[in-house]
Amino acid sequence: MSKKFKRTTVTAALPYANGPLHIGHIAGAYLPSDIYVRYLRLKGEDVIYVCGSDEHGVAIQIGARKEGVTPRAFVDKYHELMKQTFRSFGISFDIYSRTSKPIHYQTAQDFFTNIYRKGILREETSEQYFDEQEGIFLADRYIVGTCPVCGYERAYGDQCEKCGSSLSPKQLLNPRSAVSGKAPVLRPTRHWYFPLDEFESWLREWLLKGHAHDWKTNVYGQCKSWIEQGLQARSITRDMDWGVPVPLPDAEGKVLYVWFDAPIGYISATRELKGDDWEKYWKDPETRLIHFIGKDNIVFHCIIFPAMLKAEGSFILPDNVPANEFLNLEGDKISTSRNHAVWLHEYLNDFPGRRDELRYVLTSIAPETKDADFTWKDYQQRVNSELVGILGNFVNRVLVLTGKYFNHAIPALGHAGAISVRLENTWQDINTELNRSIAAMLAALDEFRFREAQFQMMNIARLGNKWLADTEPWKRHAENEAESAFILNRALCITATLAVACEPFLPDTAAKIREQLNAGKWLEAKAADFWKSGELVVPEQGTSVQQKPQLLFLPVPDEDIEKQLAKLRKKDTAMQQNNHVSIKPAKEQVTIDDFLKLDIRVGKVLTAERVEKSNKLLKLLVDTGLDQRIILSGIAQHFAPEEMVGKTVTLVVNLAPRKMMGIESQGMILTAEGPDGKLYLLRPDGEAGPGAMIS
Ligand code: B3M
Ligand code: ZN
Repeated sequence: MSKKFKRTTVTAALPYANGPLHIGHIAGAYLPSDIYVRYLRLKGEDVIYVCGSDEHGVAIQIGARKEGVTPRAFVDKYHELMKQTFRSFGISFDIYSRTSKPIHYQTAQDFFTNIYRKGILREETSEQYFDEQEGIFLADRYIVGTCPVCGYERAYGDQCEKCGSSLSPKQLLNPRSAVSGKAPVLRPTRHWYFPLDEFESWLREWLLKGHAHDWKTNVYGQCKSWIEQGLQARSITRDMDWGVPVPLPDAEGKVLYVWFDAPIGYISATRELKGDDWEKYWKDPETRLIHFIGKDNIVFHCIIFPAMLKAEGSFILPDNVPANEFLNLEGDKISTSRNHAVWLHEYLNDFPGRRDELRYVLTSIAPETKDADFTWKDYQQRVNSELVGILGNFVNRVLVLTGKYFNHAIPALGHAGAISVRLENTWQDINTELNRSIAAMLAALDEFRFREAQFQMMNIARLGNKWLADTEPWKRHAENEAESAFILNRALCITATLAVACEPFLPDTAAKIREQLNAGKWLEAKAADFWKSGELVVPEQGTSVQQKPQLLFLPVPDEDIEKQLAKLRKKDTAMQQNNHVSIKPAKEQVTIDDFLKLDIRVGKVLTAERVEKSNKLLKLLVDTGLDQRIILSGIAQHFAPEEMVGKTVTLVVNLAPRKMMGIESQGMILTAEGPDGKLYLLRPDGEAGPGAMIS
């Protein structure tokens, strides 16, 4: 693959500057891209690695509003935090830029202008939802409502996060403003549309035919079903005052849609990084463009952005988009709003000097083909039994034995005659296995299978341990020094190979092993051969290794894990309490007198049946203690009629009668909605017969 290309442009999704980074972000886009880029750099390839903060869009505006600050102040704060966290964690971007920079405004506006001038965009006036109380148009996440596909009640105007459907505001049932909670009205407004529909046949050719075999199946599958559903023109502008202004006369108050400007952010960041030299990273057909993202960004990177690039005409298209699925935490979805997350800056604080441990675990469980689950117990287990037990243990044993038997100097291999055939054969077997693992590791890295690649890297250490266990130099040394020299020379060869091989995955550990080997120039020269052709790294005989090698990893004690688990539990409870005080009531204030006007009582259902032609209503005959009356209740999707008979319920008995489906209802049954959307009956939790008043 690399022969065809001269250079590679690697992008990692621009995270919204609206909150700190958590392990889900890292596992999704940043760790895999960092591993890949480090690998390419080690191979000596020309690669740039760009990222930055995504600072526009409704997510930012809503966040700023919640914190009571301007969008500018809001993104300034989170951009700095994220930039700092990425740096502290060692993600090796060549640049971490931001989309509120002038160079980005310029780049995004030029891009828009180019496709506008080509006559590609359509201008249209249409009715859009408007919040009269706030005086704003409600696009994307500013509007919430019930998903027409799955019935989830808090779907956004651009997407349902429950079922993943991509939506437009008008598809939402029961739409409400996310800002005021009010039902919106429709108002006409003028916007520019990108005619995605006109790119359908091209997308079928380029993506469905062209990338059927080299893109991951989860990525390809999502794109295919999106294209099959039919593509529509998409509005690429919004009525907002925060964003990149639409560069046209009489476009006052209009900005570019965040998903139009954000991917162009990759280009702006490259311009900032490379100055006049930027174009070859985006326009030379011998450049390979790779986007690392999470699965919720697939459609934008695989369909919409490529269509934009194609429309503009002078850019290359992504060669691959190795998107990951989601990472869960302790069996539950990671959630910023519920604070159910492991925040990266907190991890770095709580586990100083343990960056590689987190990298290791996140890559071991990477959600490459399906969602994965991070648990603290599993973290501890992997660190203790794999990093400490396999890798750290091997390297330490080799260095200690070299110290003990050869005064810390790398022993000579010895001439063939001095070594028994059996020992030679044992090495041949190990060597074959080593070569197999290295080849598998390199192949996996080329194919974005980092989980497998890291497993194969660890296999080098496993084989190292096997080599020592099979040959037992500590038993042999006294009687046959030549053989123990041979064994340790080979063991040091495995150690040096590990120092090189683990670098993309565990950069800090790679540096430590080199230091312990006192590896100078000899290692650098051989490292290049390793990355090019997979050759074992043969150490230079006679050079000394460190006399007091530190352990590479220390076991994670139970207390540390307990602390993290307790912290998560505390977060969950704190959040619940917080929610309690911060949720604004959905309805206006009432006085106690207003409330006392309601006559709410316990009742008992005597009979129940479905209402003809309605899939929502049940017709109930209820004993209210005062009388028996007919009540219609919208619970038919949650309760079968026979389930209701004999049930205690609570009901408002002095509600004005109301006719539905030709039947008069004389009251209302009270229900509560669970998080899953299911309705539950409100009932007294002790003996209270029909007629008991509720106050
Ligand atoms: N900021 C969405 C996200 O953070 C968006 C990615 C932009 S990539 C150009 O998931
Ligand atoms: Zn849905």
